[in-house]
Amino acid sequence: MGYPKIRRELSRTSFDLSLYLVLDPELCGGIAGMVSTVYEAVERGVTCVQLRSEKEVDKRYWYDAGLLLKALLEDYDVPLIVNDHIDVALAIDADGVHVGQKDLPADVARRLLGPNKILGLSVGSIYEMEQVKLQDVDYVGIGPVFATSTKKDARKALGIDGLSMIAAQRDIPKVAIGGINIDNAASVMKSGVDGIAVVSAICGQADIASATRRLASIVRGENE
Ligand code: TZP
Ligand code: MG
Repeated sequence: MGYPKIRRELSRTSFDLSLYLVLDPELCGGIAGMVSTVYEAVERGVTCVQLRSEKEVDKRYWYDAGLLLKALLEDYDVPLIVNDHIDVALAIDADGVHVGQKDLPADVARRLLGPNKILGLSVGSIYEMEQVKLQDVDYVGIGPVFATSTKKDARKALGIDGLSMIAAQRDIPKVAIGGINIDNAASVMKSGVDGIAVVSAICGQADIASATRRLASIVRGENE
C-alpha cells in the first residue's frame, strides 16, 4: 500500500499559472464531465483550475461542483479558484477567487476573503493593469488575446502586441486568456506571461489527455 499524498499548503505566492484550466460546465458536460475533465487534465500537466460558468447556474450547482472538484484536487498541488462567487469559495474552502472588472472590486474581495486566499483579477487594458493593487491581487488574467466564442461579452481581441504591452506594465504573475490553442500557445508564452488559461482547448475536446499533454509541452518550451 502506498503512502497517501500529502498536499503542500498552497499559498498566495506558491501557485503555478503555467497551464490554467478554466472549466465550463456546458462544454464539459455538467458536473460529472467537469470532474472527469479535471482528472484527465491534472494528470497531464494542468497546474491551476478555475470553476467558471458562462451560463448562469444555481448557487447550489456551484457549491456541489466546487465540493467535488476540491475533493479531487486535494491530492494534487493544483489550486481550485472560483470565478466571481466569493461566498462559494469560502463555503467550500477553495484556494482562491477570480474577479473581473464588473465584479466586486479587488480590495473588497480581498477583505471578504481574508489574507490567505489567492485572488486573481481580469485586465484588458494598460489602464486596468495600472490600477491593480499589488497588496490585494496575486495574479492577473490578461485578455482576450484572440477572438473567442466561449465568453459572449468578451472585449475586442488584444492580439500578441496588445498582450505584450499590457504584460510589460507590471511585475505581477500573469496568465493570458482568450482563444489560446495548440497553434498559438507558443507565441503567447513569448509575450511576457507566466502561463496560458484555456477553456475550449481542453473542455469538450475529444481527447482531453492528449490536448492537455500537447499544451503542457508547449508551455514547458519542449517544442522549441
Ligand atoms: N475571459 C476572457 S476570454 C475568456 C474568458 C473567460 C474565454 C476563454 O475561452 P477560450 O475557449 O479559451 O477561448
Ligand atoms: Mg467575473
